[in-house]
Amino acid sequence: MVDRDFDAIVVGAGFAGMYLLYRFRKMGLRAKAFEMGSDVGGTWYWNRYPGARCDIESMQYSYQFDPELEQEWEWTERYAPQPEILNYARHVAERHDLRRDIQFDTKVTAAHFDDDAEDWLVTTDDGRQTRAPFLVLAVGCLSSFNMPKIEGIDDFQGNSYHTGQWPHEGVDFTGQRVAVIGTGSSAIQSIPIIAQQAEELTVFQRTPNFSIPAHNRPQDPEYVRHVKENYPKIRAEAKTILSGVLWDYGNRKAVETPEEEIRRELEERWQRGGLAFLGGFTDTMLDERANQYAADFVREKIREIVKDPETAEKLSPKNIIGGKRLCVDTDYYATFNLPHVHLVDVSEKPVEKIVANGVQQDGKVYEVDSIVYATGFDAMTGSYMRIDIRGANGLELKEKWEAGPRTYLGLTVAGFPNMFMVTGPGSPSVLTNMLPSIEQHVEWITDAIRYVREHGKHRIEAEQQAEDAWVDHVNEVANKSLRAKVKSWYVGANIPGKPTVFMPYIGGLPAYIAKCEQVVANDYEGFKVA
Ligand code: N01
Repeated sequence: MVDRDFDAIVVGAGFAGMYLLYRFRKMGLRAKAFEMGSDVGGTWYWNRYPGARCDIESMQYSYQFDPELEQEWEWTERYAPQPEILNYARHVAERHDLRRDIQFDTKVTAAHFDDDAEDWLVTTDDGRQTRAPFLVLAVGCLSSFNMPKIEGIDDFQGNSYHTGQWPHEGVDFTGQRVAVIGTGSSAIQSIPIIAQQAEELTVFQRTPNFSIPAHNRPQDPEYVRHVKENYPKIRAEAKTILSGVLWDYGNRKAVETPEEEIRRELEERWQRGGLAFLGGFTDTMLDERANQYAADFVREKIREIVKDPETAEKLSPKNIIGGKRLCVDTDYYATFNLPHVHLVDVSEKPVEKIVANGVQQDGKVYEVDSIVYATGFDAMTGSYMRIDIRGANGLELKEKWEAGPRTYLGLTVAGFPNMFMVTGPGSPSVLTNMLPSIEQHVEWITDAIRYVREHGKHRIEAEQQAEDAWVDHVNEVANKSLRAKVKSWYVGANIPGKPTVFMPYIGGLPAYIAKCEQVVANDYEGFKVA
């Protein structure tokens, strides 16, 4: 049976899907969302591992489309914990009665453009099909969790967990011997908490990561009052900043600053905590010499915090700071001072296999009761690739993106009419505060659909030439940044066989918003509207 009652189909009911539903309803359009989870929240629905919290400060990591909500909602901590963010998503769903347009526990398996009907036919795993003229993929950038291909994973007799698929009822590791594989943001947040419970914790580290203390704390009521009184101004100002996050950014180059001043600046930022650590100088991500000041500073801190010099050395990253996504922690490095916490360096001798009673590396079996895979995601493209997406003339997205994702503005793909992506590859997305970036995309997409309909048209599609030019631009700006030189999930390096392409747009939010606005001002420049 094919359901044809809709103007638009939305895939995903995280923050992007929810706002899409809100906007479509305001426009008088009938939209339906399919969501794999049993509730709203997207990444905050799945990532329930111990210690999960957002490392963008909560006063800025929130929707801005609803000023009353902005005033009403109370964030309790500087960095909101996952349960609070999930509650916020649920609250928004209730406040705007969004759940009635969402079909939960449903996976979209295929989305095919029908050349004759000029609409999208979407197939779901409940065996049903739904048609609508417009399709919006709000599938998230870090939603397709990555289980490493280690021999014997299924042979393990204990409990296995992935940080991105954490059990809803939580896990109590009290009295257990636990292995954590991976040392990215998810591991760095969860390891100190797991260590508090576990009898013994062994961390298998392939690449050490730079992490800055969060200095998380309860919200200061004065600060909250100040932000709430000035929200429109603060939000507008944040959009003029590359990352979309309002911090105090330095305007000096490190390479032109005396060393003692660099140290003072870095120390001050270390004491304040958080991602703004990298914002002190304009050249940190552009000049290796400047980057080294910040990297050396953190390595020194690691040596100060971690008592055993050998462990401190293992925990010290050798690469560029900020090349991999910077982490923010509470007591991560200090956790390795605890006598029951062990670090195993697997950079040269990888985990060989998982056996019935533990993890085998370098011929030795580390016996454990539970294994936590904190091994990340097939980022940016993974969630698209797991759906069989076919555009005009049967063109497969998998085939089109074989050598890496190609998009126009990270919003659309040539050959895929009436299909949009929220924070797709080629947009600033993961390099920015996701909430404002999501809102900007959702507004652009829904405005584009309104434009098509109001002009008596029914089809909008990126031109090949516009897409090619955008991809060239995305690559050109990426190559100026040190980030493109590091093996990270930004370039797909964490997934064996994935093409190496810097996927997000690194030109910053202001330049990106200006480009999107220019496209609209020029009557959807780079698009065929028919
Ligand atoms: O995943 P990751 P994550 N054997 O890919 C290792 C966001 N996030 O879930 O670096 C051994 O960063 C892998 O090693 P290597 C944030 O954007 C945000 O932690 O590939 N190890 C790495 O250490 C973040 O960047 C928040 O050599 C293996 C780890 O697993 C992104 O999500 C919180 C391995 C994966 O790290 C992803 O973070 C959490 C193997 N076979 C996440 N395979 C906040 O807002 C992989 N690894 C705070």
